[in-house]
Amino acid sequence: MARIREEHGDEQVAFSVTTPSGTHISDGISWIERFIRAFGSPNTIYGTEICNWHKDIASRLTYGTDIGTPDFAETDCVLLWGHNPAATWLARSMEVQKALRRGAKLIVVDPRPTLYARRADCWLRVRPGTDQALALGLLHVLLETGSFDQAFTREWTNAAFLIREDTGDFLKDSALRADGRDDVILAAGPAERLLRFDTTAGAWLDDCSQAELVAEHTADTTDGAVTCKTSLRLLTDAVAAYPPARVAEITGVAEADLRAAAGTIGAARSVAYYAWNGVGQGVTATQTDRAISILYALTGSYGSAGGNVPGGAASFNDIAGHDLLSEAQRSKALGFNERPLGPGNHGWVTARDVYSAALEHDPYPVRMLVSFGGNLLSAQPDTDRAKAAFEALEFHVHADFFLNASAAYADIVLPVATSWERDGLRTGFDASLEGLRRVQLRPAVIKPVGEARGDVEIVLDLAARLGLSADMFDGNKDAGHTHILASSGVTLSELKANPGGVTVRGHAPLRSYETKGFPTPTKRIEIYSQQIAALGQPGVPSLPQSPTGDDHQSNAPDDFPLRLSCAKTVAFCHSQGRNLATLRRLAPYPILELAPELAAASGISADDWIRISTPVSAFHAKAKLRDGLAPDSVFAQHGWTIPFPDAPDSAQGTMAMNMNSAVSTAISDPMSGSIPLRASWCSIEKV
Ligand SMILES: Nc1nc2c(c(=O)[nH]1)N[C@H]1C(S)=C(S)[C@@H](COP(=O)(O)OP(=O)(O)OC[C@H]3O[C@@H](n4cnc5c(=O)[nH]c(N)nc54)[C@H](O)[C@@H]3O)O[C@H]1N2
Ligand SMILES: Nc1nc2c(c(=O)[nH]1)N[C@H]1C(S)=C(S)[C@@H](COP(=O)(O)OP(=O)(O)OC[C@H]3O[C@@H](n4cnc5c(=O)[nH]c(N)nc54)[C@H](O)[C@@H]3O)O[C@H]1N2
Ligand SMILES: [Mo]
Repeated sequence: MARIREEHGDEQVAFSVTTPSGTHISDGISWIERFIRAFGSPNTIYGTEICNWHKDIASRLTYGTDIGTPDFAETDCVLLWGHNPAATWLARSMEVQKALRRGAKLIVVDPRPTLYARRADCWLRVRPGTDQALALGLLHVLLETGSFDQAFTREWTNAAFLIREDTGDFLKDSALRADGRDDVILAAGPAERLLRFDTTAGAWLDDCSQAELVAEHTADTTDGAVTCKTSLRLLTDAVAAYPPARVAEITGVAEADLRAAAGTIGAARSVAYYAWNGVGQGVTATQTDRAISILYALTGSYGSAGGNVPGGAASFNDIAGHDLLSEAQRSKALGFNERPLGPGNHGWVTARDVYSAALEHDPYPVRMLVSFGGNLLSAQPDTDRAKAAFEALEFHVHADFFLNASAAYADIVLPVATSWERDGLRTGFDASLEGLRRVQLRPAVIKPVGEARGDVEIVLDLAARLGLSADMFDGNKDAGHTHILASSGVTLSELKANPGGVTVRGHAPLRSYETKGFPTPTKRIEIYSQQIAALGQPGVPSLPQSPTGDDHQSNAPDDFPLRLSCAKTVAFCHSQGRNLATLRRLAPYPILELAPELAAASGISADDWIRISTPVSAFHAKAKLRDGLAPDSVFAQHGWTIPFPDAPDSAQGTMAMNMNSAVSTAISDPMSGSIPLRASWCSIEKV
């Protein structure tokens, strides 16, 4: 590391981390990220663009904050969109149960008949990859019927702000007169009157209850007459192309179901929602997230009791070291130029960009990879390029509990202590608002076995050898923990004395926007995003039309008539756990879920081995017939990178079951870099 840094630059050492959402690393990752940023590398493969980016960061393009913690405990209506907590988040699932026991309505948007889909008041069985059209269709109905929170929308979103047709920017006071203010945006009022909004103060200067939401105005600017439309007018125009009948054709969701769901959302006093992998793993993911966030904003529930509440219960310092990475280094993140509002801005890069840098030195060489867990050959497509890239690296380190398929390529494997063998600090558990108040310094259960060490110990020692300890609390873990807790009102000694954790006083702040506005450029929830428009992308969500079907709204290519998506299984986290006999009894083989009609039409019976082919490659799974699935889509599982000696076509070796080896990354989300893990075209045949 020191040599490459010295001779070639910090960025030529890339890092990789496993996901904090599905592994023990969740209470160590901030230390690792701090170390990487102190080292100076802007290139960490995080997988965020296919995991949490959209709900956590892309949502900031709309709310200025993340999706927030859904207050299921108090809500009137639970909306689960491409998220299946019954399999993937049991603590969160219990919150949903509480809501249902209280009589809350349930809407589920999922192509599979999940536990909650079957119990839902409205199950919208969306075709994989068509969620944005569905969201635009729901918006169409809400706007048409006026059943949204109009007072909230007037006051707290930029719905009434005027956008200039000539520039795509907001109409500013300064455009109307030479001494006008540049930080005052004008909104449409009654009888062509303009209302002023002060973006510096985050406050209306005129009575916003007068604001016209859907309006057009010809502004008399110092450059002449300019046509302007309000944000909500632009949105209304965009969703005009998505009446329920057309949405039904695209998404497979019947008109009546769409209207029923819109009616339930419109009538609910509060709505709390969560959208996750079903939305984030696609080539239109950012705009899909925008459409869902805007839909949610119109309910008026964001930030309120029974809604999604951003922020934590107490104030904890972030030690992930975002401030340690210089602007110059940050701008070298692979893919940052192509996606300036994307993960590169935080030093998170895609695996495929690192492979290109390692193999073709494009845009510069990556010579070394240091991985803290993760299994890139399972988590990501481009598996052949991954192997070639691993072989092209000058040096490759992998720190893990197990020698997984990717670790087998490393020059050195560092054995890592599991969470049972080390302590860990967790500040807030985000399954519920109540959980956010829980803080725990979890002690180790046993001493590390063998040569294993915790990830934090590993990075602190690496930092010492590289002369970076000054940025790492002088190598003192307690000092780091003390810093995290400094302004929280909880002390380290209190936590040490209470290994089961303590509950902090307080509550995630409700309606915090009333004092602070929203932390967006306009200080309001952004229905129109000028930031996005400035990149040449639609400022209000609208679907790109692709004649090739790459957007998955259009027709399938002839040889690959089915949609291939996937879902997680409760038995395993990603590629982990396949070595545990107790878990393998629950799920011995990779499965492909398909409708009985489709199986019959394809000559496939339950438990047959099937070959699933895409334009890129093929993989195998056993048929699992599932009533309630549409016959045009099939659902695989990722994470199977272990050998299957008894499987057909085992000449493909350990990869023969890996669905990601068959997913193309040729097309990706232009903002985040997400890829179509939930919507590839495929064909199936019995082996
Ligand atoms: N048991 C277990 N738990 C886990 C994990 C694990 O691997 N195993 N991983 C953890 C991690 S890292 C994460 S990110 C979370 C993810 O948690 P979830 O988001 O709940 O994960 P998934 O089950 O992959 O996807 C959710 C749902 O999306 C649906 N879906 C598929 N295609 C589409 C589509 O096109 N549109 C819509 N609307 N839905 C679609 C699937 O049918 C599935 O029910 O889970 C975490 N928890
Ligand atoms: N087709 C398809 N592909 C997907 C997904 C999907 O739904 N469908 N989901 C995507 C998502 S949401 C994610 S998050 C990624 C997950 O992708 P990865 O993060 O690569 O997850 P795993 O395959 O579980 O690999 C985890 C590895 O980290 C090790 N590990 C666990 N805990 C620790 C720890 O504390 N420290 C260290 N050093 N190592 C540890 C484990 O032993 C294991 O070897 O996969 C993505 N890929
Ligand atoms: Mo994830």
